[in-house]
Amino acid sequence: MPYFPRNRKNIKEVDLEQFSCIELYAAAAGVGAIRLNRPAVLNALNLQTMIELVAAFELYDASDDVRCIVIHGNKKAFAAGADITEMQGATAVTMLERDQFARWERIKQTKKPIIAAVSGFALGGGCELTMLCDMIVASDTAQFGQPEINIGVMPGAGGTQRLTRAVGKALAMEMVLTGRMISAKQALAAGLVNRVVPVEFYLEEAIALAEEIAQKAPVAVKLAKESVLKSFSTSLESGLEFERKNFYMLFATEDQKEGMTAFVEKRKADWKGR
Ligand code: CO8
Repeated sequence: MPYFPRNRKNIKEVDLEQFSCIELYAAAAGVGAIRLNRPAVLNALNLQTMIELVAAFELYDASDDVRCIVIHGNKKAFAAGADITEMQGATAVTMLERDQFARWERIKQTKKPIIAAVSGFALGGGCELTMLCDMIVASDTAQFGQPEINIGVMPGAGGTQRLTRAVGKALAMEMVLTGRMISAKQALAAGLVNRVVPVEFYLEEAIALAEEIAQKAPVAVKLAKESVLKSFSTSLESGLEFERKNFYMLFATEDQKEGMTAFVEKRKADWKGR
């Protein structure tokens, strides 16, 4: 059943009822799910999918009902990349003018944690989308790759940058230059994913992880995510300072008082989200 959170503030651009490439649904308490839904083309990411995805992330980020987000495809494919048929006739000028891949940057600004639940192919822009997420729960059938080299181009939405940071230079170089895919097991060993589970359970596992996070103090979750991400874009010294200030800032929340009092009183904390 389609799911539209109550709080729609900041959602201006898209008429949510018009979503045609993705589906939104409530997966568990506090967990908003996004299903990529173009199975006939292995969830290839066309422009419309990107517009809808950005709108969905903005919607969930602004909604009080959602505290953690899960994005997934189906058993055969998370997403097999940007839609090649859409790019086939493009020129450098049309690509630059449309600059459609810049849309991904909005996803990066999502403050709530995002978990990619991946089964089957996560290729090209699909692999890059998983790397924009904060965690990746993979099925044992998942395959990750940057095969753009096989169609005469190269990764264009983080595949040379985020993949290299995740798996290291040598493996990233091999994947980007040969287009070869790696298995879920290899992805786990390389640090690209945080869990691998049998395909029957991958979505359930990702949703359970999201539900666990959704039950934590929301402001602390947001600032903790922001602090971990900061480590990718700053020096250790400024990162530590940033972390420390976020830590201090949490002492301005009711949830810090509640969390520590609940610990002392040996009871479960009742988070207010402020
Ligand atoms: N774009 C458009 N259509 C696709 C794509 C795609 N990326 N991938 C698969 N399809 C279509 C196929 O054309 C086919 O359609 P049809 O049934 O009409 O012939 C259908 O999906 C099923 O695919 P296959 O029959 O090929 O399925 P197989 O199981 O035989 O093979 C593969 C699966 C190996 C995944 C194969 O489909 C494949 O190689 N796909 C292309 C993978 C690829 O090159 N991806 C990179 C694309 S470029 C890119 O992502 C640039 C990123 C820049 C930033 C992006 C931000 C979004």
